Amino acid sequence: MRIPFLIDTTIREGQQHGQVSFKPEHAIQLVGLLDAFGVDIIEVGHPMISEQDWQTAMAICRSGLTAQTLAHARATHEDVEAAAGVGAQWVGIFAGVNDLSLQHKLHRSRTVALSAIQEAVRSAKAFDLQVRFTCEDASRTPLPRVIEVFTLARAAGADRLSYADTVGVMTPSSMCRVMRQLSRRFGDVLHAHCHNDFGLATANALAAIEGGAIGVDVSIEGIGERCGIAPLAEVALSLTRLYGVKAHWKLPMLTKLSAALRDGVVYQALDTRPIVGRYAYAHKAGLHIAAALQAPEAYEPYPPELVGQRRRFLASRLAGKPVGVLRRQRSIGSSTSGPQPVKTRCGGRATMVDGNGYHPRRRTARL
Ligand code: HCA
Ligand code: CU
Repeated sequence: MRIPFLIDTTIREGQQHGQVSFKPEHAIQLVGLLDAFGVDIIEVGHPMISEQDWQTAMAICRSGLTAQTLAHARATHEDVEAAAGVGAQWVGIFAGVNDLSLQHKLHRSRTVALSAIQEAVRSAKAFDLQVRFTCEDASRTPLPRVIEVFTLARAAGADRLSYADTVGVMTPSSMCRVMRQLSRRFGDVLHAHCHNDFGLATANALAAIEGGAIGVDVSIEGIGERCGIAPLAEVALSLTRLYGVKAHWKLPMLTKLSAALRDGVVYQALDTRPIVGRYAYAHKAGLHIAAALQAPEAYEPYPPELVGQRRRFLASRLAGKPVGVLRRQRSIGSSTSGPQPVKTRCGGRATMVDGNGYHPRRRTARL
């Protein structure tokens, strides 16, 4: 499989998450890390939203990234001009063409909407911008209409065409099937944007790639409107470990990227989140601890170090005999009153949790 393009939209879609609003310097820090990780395109925001969004987008575009920059825009001349004004290399023009979008978002007829899209793409090309055109709510738009608007946008000069599953209603098989159909016509320029309303964003993004999409949108921890989109960590690691893609991505940075996101915003990250979650590599049941002490791969799909994480052992009522093993290895202590992390021989850390197998967050903070 060729290496898919990763388009990060933490700064644009990500700020549509209920708890997230970036200060400009935080946005610039995150973008620097994403660039070092190796994403291909970074959405720098929607400059027309506010003066702050404009300034942040401009600062990002001037920060000398290796990744290319993309500014988000409605299909209007002003928005396209703003993308050029902040110095982005790409403009991401989006518009929906299903009846719902025409009646309740754009308030215009299909003919008028199509010609606005055509005009916007043409004016972007006149500004020398590369253009990604996104069909918003494509997954609830009859396929012939998606094909119609993609054909029109492409003829007007769009360089990439993105299929947005705006409310996350695709399944992996329907996404793969649609991408196969679309890639017959637009195979070399097709992207997908997958929302997570049914918890299928990662699966759908991967299915889109299987079906022929050359790029997908991601964000750190999948943050975005409502339940967000496909998380960068899940997409990049799945492609690497499950699909055998050999990419340049710096996977050990994934944990750092999540930490950097959480540092600057009041955002409650899920402890159970795959890959970057607090408990992604925690072993608790006795059988698990016993086996993982000898051979961590018994209960781990890959070594946590691959993504910059580390293994944890939780000693509790559930652990049974292995607590003794942990104790012998580095005297974990018998008290259940406080955290006593110890290094274990296989490179993990152990800590006591209380008799109910639960440890107050503050006490495990050192882990
Ligand atoms: C939005 C909608 C969008 C656009 C995606 C894109 C979607 O929040 O404006 O422009 O590529 O999900 O359709 O995020
Ligand atoms: Cu979206």
